[in-house]
Parts: sequence; C-alpha cells; structure tokens
Amino acid sequence: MTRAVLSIGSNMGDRLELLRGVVAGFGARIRAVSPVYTTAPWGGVDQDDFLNAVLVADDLDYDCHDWLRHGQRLEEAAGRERTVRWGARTLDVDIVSCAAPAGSGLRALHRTDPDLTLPHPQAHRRAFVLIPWLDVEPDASLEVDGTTRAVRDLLAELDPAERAGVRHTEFALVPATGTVS
Ligand code: A4P
Ligand code: MG
Repeated sequence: MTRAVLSIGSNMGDRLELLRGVVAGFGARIRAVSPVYTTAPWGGVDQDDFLNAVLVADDLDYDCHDWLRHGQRLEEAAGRERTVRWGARTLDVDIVSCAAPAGSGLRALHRTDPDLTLPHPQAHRRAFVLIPWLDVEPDASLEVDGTTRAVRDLLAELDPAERAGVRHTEFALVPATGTVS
C-alpha cells in the first residue's frame, strides 16, 4: 500500500481537459484534488503559462514505481513529447512524495534513484507545487536535505515573486458533486 502526492501540469493544448484526464485516469485511487492554478513557467525556459494542481491518491497494491508508471502512461496518452528539460508539455505528472505504512501511520519514502527520486528534488522550490498541496493537506511536510520541514514554512521562504506567479482559478477538476470516477 502506498499513498502518493502527485503534481500535475500542462501548458500545451486543452490544458484543463488534460488535467481532468489525469483525475479520471487515476479514478478511484484519488483521495483529494486541489484547486487549479495558473502558474508562471518555472525553470527559465520561455514558454506559456501552465495550469497546475496537486492530487493525493492511494492504492493497496501500488508501490512508488507504480505511481510513476501510471503517470507516464497518462503522459503518453496525452501525446507528451520529451524535448526540452523543463520545457513546454501537454502533460507532466510528477511524484512529489510517496508514503508507505510504518508503525501505526505512514512514512514518506526516500530514494535517490534517478528514475524515481523521492521526494521530488525540486518540489520544495516550486510554489506551483507547495500552494495547491497546502490546499489539500494544510499540515503537509517534506524532507529537504535530510530534514523534515513543514510545507507552509518552505512556501514562506520562497521568493515572493515566485509565490505571486501562482494564481488561483475557478476551474474545477471534478464535478461539483465531488464524485471522481
Ligand atoms: N523522475 C525521477 N524522479 C521523479 C519523480 N519524483 N517524479 C524521472 C517524476 N519523474 C521522476 O522526467 C525525467 C525523468 O525524471 C523521468 O524519466 C522520470 O523517471 P521527464 O518527465 O521525462 O522530463 P521533464 O519533466 O522535462 O524533466 P523533469 O526534470 O522531470 O522536469 P519536471 O521536474 O517535471 O518539471 N513550470 C510550471 N509553472 N509548472 C509546471 O508544471 N513543470 C516543469 C517540468 C518545468 N516548469 C514548470 C512545470
Ligand atoms: Mg516530469
């Protein structure tokens, strides 16, 4: 059993429908869906703004690699082409964090494998991840350089310009009834 925090983003094509397709694609595994934000591109590549959101999902039968594989299948279905690092894409599904049962609760896993680095090595620098994550998990924490930090503190430490580039929208990824699949 694992529980994943997923960052999803798009800045090409019908961005909202592409993000809705991710929610449909993970289906009954989804536990929480953040609001949708319009976000200035991060990473220095000149490109259009993104729509971003964060999902929380769990599955009794998934390990952390299963979330990566599932996300990559959804990226392929969205016609994703890998060209420029941090460049424009129809769909990006990143595994921000992945937790497994430990004792009476869940513990976030740490991995340095280039195929799946956990937690995602850039997540703590990205307001487009931290802001929607706090919407669905206000007490979230994230390991940075071996230290567990409150996500709200990581966000407070970011450049105000970085935070200002992340703007709330009225778009919803799930129907108003709240049902997902
Ligand atoms: N990989 C390793 N760890 C992970 C993980 N935790 N989650 C590997 C997902 N993938 C992980 O990714 C490259 C490799 O990373 C994969 O083979 C995977 O096994 P990729 O998706 O092929 O390439 P990429 O996405 O171009 O590169 P990268 O470094 O993953 O970029 P990011 O981090 O995905 O950033 N600005 C805004 N405003 N909003 C965005 O959503 N996204 C990006 C992409 C850049 N700027 C953005 C946004
Ligand atoms: Mg990626």
